[in-house]
Amino acid sequence: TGEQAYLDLCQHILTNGTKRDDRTNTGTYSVFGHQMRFDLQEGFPLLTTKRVPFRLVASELLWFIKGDTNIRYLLENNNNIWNEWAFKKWVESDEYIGPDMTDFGNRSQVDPAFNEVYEEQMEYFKQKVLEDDQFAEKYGDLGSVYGKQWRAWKTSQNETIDQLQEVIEAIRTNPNSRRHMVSAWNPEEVPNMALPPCHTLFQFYVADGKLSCQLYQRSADVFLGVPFNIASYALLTHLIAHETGLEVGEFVHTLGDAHIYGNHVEQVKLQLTREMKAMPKLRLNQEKASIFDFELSDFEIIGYDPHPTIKAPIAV
Ligand code: UFP
Repeated sequence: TGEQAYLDLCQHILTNGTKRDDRTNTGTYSVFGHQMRFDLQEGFPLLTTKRVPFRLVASELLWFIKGDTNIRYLLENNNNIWNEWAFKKWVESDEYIGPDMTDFGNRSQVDPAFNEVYEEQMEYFKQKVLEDDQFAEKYGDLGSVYGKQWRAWKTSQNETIDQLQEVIEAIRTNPNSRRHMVSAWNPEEVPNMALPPCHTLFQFYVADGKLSCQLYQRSADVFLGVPFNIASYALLTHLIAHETGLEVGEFVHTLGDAHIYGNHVEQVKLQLTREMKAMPKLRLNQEKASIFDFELSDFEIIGYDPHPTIKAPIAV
């Protein structure tokens, strides 16, 4: 269990993964169907064999919880993880008159001269989203991403369903229910999404006064994405347990296509040579009751002393 389960998955894929082509043309080693368990009583599952940026995990999760789908909030919190998706919409629009940005994700990684031009456009784009309300509304919004599906799932009657609020209420009033589900996978909207949700569906379970959560993740970039996803759902479980007066139980992470990109293999091997350290702890501001009132400053990670960051190119 815990970080060892993550390291075992990495080793398992390196040993047994099938070499496979993928959408990004990077190439992966992949296995299908895998499960890891994290006992949240043992500590907070931020990996220690490399640094995982908790601040980015937390601000992204708060963004989902607010039901916000505009990157402006993320930019205000110095979080750049969703920028490329919004930027893409802008440079492909009629309003964009700058230098050609076709295939900017790949080109910026292989062409230093282009990268400089790209960085300049991206900087301009970020400032514009931060300062210009109309521009932000048009190009900062990512549409039907997690925040929308969690908080305002659109029904056929043109109403919205607040899945997150409803699941919290159900955990409180009917803990034994086997229907504590939240789905981000909306088949009607998937064809129009830049990135169909990777973490598609999660379920809560209450036993012995403890709240557990299981996530089904359809597609998992095991080196770059998964450490982030583990921390995010562990934090969500802590928050909902806090609001419903429960202790934390387990986070169960179920993966569909679990892959290591060909250009992450050396990084994974390096990580596997490192000794795990003690798990950190999470402290929540006890004065806040509702998860909808939490802010970044209400979280504190204690005793996190990981091995250094390991850099790797992200597949886009
Ligand atoms: N990915 C993750 N976790 C995430 C996220 C993306 O692992 O939270 F948003 C990875 C999985 C995959 C790629 O490598 O991003 C998505 O590509 P696809 O839609 O082709 O599965």
